[in-house]
Amino acid sequence: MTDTPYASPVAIAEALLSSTRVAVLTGAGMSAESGIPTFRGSRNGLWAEFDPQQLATPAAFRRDPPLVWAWYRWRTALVEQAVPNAGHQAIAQLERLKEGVVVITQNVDDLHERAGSSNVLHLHGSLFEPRCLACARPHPHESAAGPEGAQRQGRTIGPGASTPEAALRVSPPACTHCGGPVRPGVVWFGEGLPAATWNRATRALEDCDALLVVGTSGVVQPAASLPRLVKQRGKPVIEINPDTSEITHGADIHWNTTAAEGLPRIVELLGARHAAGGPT
Ligand code: BV8
Ligand code: ZN
Repeated sequence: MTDTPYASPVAIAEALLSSTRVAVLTGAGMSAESGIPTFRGSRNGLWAEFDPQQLATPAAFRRDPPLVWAWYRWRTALVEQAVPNAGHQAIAQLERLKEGVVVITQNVDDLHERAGSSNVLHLHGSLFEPRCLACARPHPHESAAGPEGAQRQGRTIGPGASTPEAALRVSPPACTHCGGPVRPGVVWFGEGLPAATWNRATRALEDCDALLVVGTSGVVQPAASLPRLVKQRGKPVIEINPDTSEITHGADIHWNTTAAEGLPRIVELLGARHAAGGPT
């Protein structure tokens, strides 16, 4: 895929140089180099024959709670065994160079937080906040990794895990308050996004003076509409993605590189300017 004419870490660093309130919108590609499969990339492992969009719905959970719960336990185990990549680290480092950095993520993993980002908004919820389907009370997160986790699910899990012939099923726990089934704390297709989080994200984008969009196909709404809030204010929208996406046509700069390759180079240039006493 072609870059925009002058896409390069230097051009991007220049575009960010004078900005102080940088917003970062991330998608599944942000965690790809940590070994977490993307939504629309090549399917692998245990769930290769399942379409994530068919599993990430209220109907799928109603129809087959153990199947959907096992899928989320498998994904949680992948995340618990993953480490933040250099891209996550670079975004956390950006906070030390710019006073107003906000990370708005479509991802349900905790890799931004584990890298050190302190202002992360999860538009689509989190794997680590299960709650009761019936009474909505939060349910304590139980680790899905480690031998007991893998043992309970009858297989080793994690990046490069063996793929058992059939998808195993793991019954969701029962709510300790009302006995209802516990569901993952994520936003499924057809469900509304958490209003408070959405409002904080839109306010951040109405206030930011630059937006970095990293690792999203720009397919899922309403998250995919967010870059327009920045573009229509005449502020730079900069995309980092090894492919083009639905965001690319509206981006000022599209650098076709990966999160873990591109972000550290941009932050390194900004850091050098900071060290030289220039604006960062
Ligand atoms: C809503 C949590 C209304 C769950 C997710 C018909 C029926 C119902 C709804 C709809 C419909 N038609 C349209 C809709 C709306 C629907 C939607 O947008 N559908 C799409 C598919 C057309 N949206 C919704 O349903 C939303 N809710 O509309 O509600 C409403 C309102 C009020 C009240 C009630 C209802 C809810 C959407 C949220 C769904 N939940 N996740 C879970 O994780 O299991 S979305 C899911 O997709 C993930 O969060 C993921 O992050 C997200 C978006 O995908 P991407 O992040 O972009 O990932 P993708 O794989 O697509 O792309 C990866 C990109 O990374 C690629 O571009 C690739 O090139 C790049 N990449 C790869 N490697 C790297 C890289 N980039 C950088 N570095 C790398 N190394
Ligand atoms: Zn309950």
